[in-house]
Amino acid sequence: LFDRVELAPADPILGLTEAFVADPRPEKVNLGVGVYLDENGKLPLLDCVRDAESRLAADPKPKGYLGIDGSPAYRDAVRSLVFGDGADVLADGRVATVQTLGGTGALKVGADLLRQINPSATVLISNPSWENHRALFTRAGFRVDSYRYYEPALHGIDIDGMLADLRSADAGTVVVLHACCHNPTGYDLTPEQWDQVIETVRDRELMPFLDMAYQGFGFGIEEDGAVVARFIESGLEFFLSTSFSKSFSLYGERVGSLSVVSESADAARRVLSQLKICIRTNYSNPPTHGAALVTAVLTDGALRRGWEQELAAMRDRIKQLRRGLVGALEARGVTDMGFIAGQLGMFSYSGLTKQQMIALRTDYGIYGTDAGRMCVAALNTGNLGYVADAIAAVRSG
Ligand code: PLP
Ligand code: TYF
Repeated sequence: LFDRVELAPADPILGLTEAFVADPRPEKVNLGVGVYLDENGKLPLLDCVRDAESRLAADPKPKGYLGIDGSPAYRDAVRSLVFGDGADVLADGRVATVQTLGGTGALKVGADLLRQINPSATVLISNPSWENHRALFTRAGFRVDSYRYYEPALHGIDIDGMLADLRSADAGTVVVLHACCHNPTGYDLTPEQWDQVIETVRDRELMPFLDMAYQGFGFGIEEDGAVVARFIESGLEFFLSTSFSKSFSLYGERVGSLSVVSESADAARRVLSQLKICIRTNYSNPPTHGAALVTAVLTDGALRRGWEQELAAMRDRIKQLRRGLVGALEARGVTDMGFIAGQLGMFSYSGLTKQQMIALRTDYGIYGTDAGRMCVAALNTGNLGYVADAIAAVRSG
């Protein structure tokens, strides 16, 4: 049987990391994968996480199974964070929330449920989008198409094209929307544009699936979460996946959540029962440790304040690096890349061509995706000048 198994291509982003690791040049820079690195180029362990970990270690607990839908305390903490403490929609029992294996796990559980309740639906993702959106919904059995989003000439969003594509979608079409810090472009909708999207989704009876993997990296925890409040206000039913991979620097712990907002408490109960079957038949129940850390931080006043400060520091530092890169490029005669400073989140669509990105990789050991995406959260004062030198060189060569 196995002699008929084809060799699959490497994941485009994780493949870049493999190539980076194998690169012997000491000056190499990995701007491929979406991971925040500190000023020393190291993955940070947040102080709030370190403290929560010490507290957990000081009072070790037996390692029982969690429920299928995860830790109740974790679910409550996440729901308060993303919907607001005591939000009506929670009090009304209209939200089904499950703990998931990161944001990816949330997307997959949501996709499995959707496939069961609306198997013939098409899924629309932004053009471009996180590549795993397409792969994951395709694997779940859906036809995946895209709506217009990034317009290179604008260095921004083609909102008219996006709305036109949503308007021409069939009722029931699933629309995957990046809640903030769009991956890969760094361009987010304005509040007014969100209202237009919500109106179109309502008119066309589409099913929104908000993916929020970077809450707090745009303008702030509350500011970035405001899009969720907008959807709640609209009264629409929708899916919401969230992740603490980036905002807690907890990548490997796999901590995320899926919430499904329904019209009624009764619908939410039925949805939850089906979500549990999706989970039960995949991995039974989620792991304990990461969720315990997040719960400890979110529910303790001092740890929570510490987290908010550390997240703000990551956000502010990324913005500083963006401005630093723009300044360094200008100093080298590249004066048309100022848009990098206005993009949001970890990524920049740099506008560099595939050829230029390959030149950065082969000639300088600077790794970004062929499409021109660079993770600016992996820059630091030590590598920024080198990266600017290299970009200036490939731009003029
Ligand atoms: N959604 C988007 C848009 C992402 O960029 C990512 C991670 O890069 C995820 C979801 C998944 O995050 P996680 O690592 O929590 O699975
Ligand atoms: O950089 C990105 O866009 C992501 C990063 O299991 C990533 O693809 C890597 C591994 C993973 C989830 C996300």
